Amino acid sequence: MGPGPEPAPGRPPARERAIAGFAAAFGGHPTALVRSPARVNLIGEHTDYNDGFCLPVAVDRELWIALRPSPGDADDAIELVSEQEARAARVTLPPPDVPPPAAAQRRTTEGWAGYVEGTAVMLAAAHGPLAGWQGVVASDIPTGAGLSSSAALELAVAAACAHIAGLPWDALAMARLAHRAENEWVGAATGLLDQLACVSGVAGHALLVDCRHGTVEPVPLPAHVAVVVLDTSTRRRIVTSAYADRRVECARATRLLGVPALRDVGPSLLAEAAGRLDPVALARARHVVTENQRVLDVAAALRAGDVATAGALLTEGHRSIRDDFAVSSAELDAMVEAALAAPGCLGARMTGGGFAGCAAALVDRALLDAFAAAALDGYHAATGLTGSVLPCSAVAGTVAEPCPGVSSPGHDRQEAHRDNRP
Ligand code: GAF
Repeated sequence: MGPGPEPAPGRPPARERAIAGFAAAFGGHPTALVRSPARVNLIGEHTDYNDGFCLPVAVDRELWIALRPSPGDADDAIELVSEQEARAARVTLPPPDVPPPAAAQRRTTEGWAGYVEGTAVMLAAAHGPLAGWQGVVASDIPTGAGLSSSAALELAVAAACAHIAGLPWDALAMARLAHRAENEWVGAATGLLDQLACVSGVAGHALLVDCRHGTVEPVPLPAHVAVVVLDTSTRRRIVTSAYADRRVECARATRLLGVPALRDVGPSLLAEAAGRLDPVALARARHVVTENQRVLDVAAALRAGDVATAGALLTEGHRSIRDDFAVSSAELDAMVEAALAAPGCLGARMTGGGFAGCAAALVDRALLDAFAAAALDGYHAATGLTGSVLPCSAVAGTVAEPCPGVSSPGHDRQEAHRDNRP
């Protein structure tokens, strides 16, 4: 989902492509730039919609929008051109109303433009009229790889709208609006993890997210350890129904256990009540219950600088999501095993929704080159496929800024809310 391309060697970064694309599409210069990062979920998978804990990292694979306010004689609209899509996203302002309960009956756009329209719809419903803008989006976030290209786009559009209209920026509120756009407008019933991770990033830190309370605590990543994304080069096909199935199975376990959410179940309650659950519900619940504890334990281990324990917990998390939650794939399993056999690997697991895409590993920085070569060789030997290794840095979350050397009316309005700016 989303507009992101596969990165090509020697290609200028997305920021430069967005600026150049703006001149080509609209002429002249953008007045503002928005940067929105991908996220790698270190641990805490399929816990978000169970009110649980996650530990994502916002990383330096980024989506950029170059934009400026609509010219005075243009229709009042948001017009966003993507380097990857034949058709621009165009949202006439005011956008349609938020539909009655959770169905995209009022959607006027198709395909990727739904993310743009949905975000505008939710923002306008919460903050009142928006101002028109035109922009170009370019992205270095691989799509369908489990790195949240869709959430990066939603938050980027929210930041662009907020910048142009001079709206205050509250990270949690914006994550919730973007999440509503994805659920109620695009129709993907995902949890809050991706939006919260993209918008809340802190350089050099993972993010301990409590999905029940919407809180985010930065957890320092030890400098000698790298977060490495391992792309299997497989992409998910139709997985929306499998994701929905997992939600239904978790909801069934929750109901049979008689708790508000699986977050409220500890290992002893699960052991006592196991007889009340069918085998599938029990396995799904066991993953969520143990995963919540792993998140807290990895955060504590990282804070203590105990990277060996943190890594071992990641690997344990992979076994749990593979065996109990059943959302891995042969390729993800092969990549994890290849990573674990490579020098410098402290732990590895699949990351994101599952079924295809990427694994993530914690790796001793001093051994990164040897790790990358061995992991890719091992993966190729096991699958015949060519994967790729992307060492990542933890970066700040989504942000809009004036383009260097230019100011805009929206920027002047935004200055009034400077304290609330991300
Ligand atoms: C996808 C969803 F969008 C998230 O909400 C989360 O459930 C994740 O899968 C699994 O942890 O990325």
